[in-house]
Amino acid sequence: MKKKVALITGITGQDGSYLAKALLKKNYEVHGLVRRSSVHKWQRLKFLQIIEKLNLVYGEMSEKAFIQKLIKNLKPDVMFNLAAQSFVQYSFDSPAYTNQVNYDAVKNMTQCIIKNKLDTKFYQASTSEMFGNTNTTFQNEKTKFRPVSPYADSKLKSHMLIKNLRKTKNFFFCSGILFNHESPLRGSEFVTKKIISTLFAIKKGENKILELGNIYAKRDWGYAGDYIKAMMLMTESNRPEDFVVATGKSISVKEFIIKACEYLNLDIIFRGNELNERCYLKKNNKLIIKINKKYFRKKELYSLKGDCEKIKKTLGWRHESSIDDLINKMIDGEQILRKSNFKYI
Ligand code: NAP
Ligand code: G4F
Repeated sequence: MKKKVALITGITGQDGSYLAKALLKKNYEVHGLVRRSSVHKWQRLKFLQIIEKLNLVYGEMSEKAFIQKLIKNLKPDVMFNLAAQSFVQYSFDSPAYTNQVNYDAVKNMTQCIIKNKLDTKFYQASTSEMFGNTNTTFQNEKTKFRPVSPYADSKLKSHMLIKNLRKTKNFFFCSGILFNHESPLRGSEFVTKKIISTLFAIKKGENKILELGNIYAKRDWGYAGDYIKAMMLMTESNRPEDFVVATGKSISVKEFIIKACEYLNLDIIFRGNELNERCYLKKNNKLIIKINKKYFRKKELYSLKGDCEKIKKTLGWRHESSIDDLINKMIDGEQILRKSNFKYI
């Protein structure tokens, strides 16, 4: 039987690499877009031992003619648009670039599918960031969007475009509104990875201090492996729809630190408050965490907690890993990554 063809933009990222592995396992022919850089960014694909099984092509998301030609020639059965300028903090300084990658490229890709009447199922990586600071305890598909960052603005524009094109043009365009999901392969600037890798180093006796911004922000953190399954279910379904994907539980950055320290057996104490809040090792009063103004955002999104009843009922998706499982996985993963000499360049 002919293999199904999948195209992943952002294949070198956290989600792209896990998704590529999962699709290969399901016998898809997997193609991926990789942007050129002065050093190779294939660490995740190499670590997952899949690089030889992939069809990788160099290209830039904002290159309209290139990206349209790629889709038109390949005619993928399914396409996952995961490439993005995905770091919220960076988007405050580079809103135009963020918009170019996160919105203009989506316009160009969907235009190509429509113009060439392709049967490609298109998955868009939407985000809980689009909700912004809502006054609802849980956010679901019906919650109003109030984005607070240029990143969220750009993602919301794409989200609405996908919704409108689905209705008016009748193509298989769907979006997953994914809440934060993490893994050992999470990018090093995101808060969970930053916490785990620094605390792990401290546990190993390295002389490090973890510097953070707002440790009272709350997020609904899940395990990336579970969320990849949700993306695949959405595109395997017969009906294109948008779905919230979340765990339904939310904790603060500080609570995440406390849990990680428990797992690592680091006995800690917090002292002081606001910018002077610090964390010490109880045994020797050594400073290990302090607050640094530079990690605060121009506008903060204070709290997120998802209600994913729709995907549970419609597609039977459920998260398997709890927040404790996630922290355990990230710490165990840190050990393995260190042994294999894994480094983000
Ligand atoms: P990630 O690790 O930051 O990966 C982003 C990917 O996009 C990387 O492969 C990156 O390439 C690629 N990329 C960025 N700019 C590009 C450009 N101009 N041209 C070509 N490729 C480009 O992000 P992730 O965590 O896997 O997230 C995947 C998607 O889901 C993103 O769209 C993100 O916004 C969205 N999302 C993520 C979460 C989450 O919690 N992880 C939640 C909701 C939505 P390089 O490797 O070269 O940098
Ligand atoms: O880990 P973060 O940078 O993730 P954020 O901003 O929630 O965005 C991630 O999740 C979104 C889904 O909701 C995705 F769409 C997006 O692409 C990305 O994957 O920050 C989480 C929280 C924030 O409130 C931030 O202010 O942690 C707070 N924080 C406190 N100190 C910090 C730090 N964040 C980072 N990155 N670094 C810190 O030192």
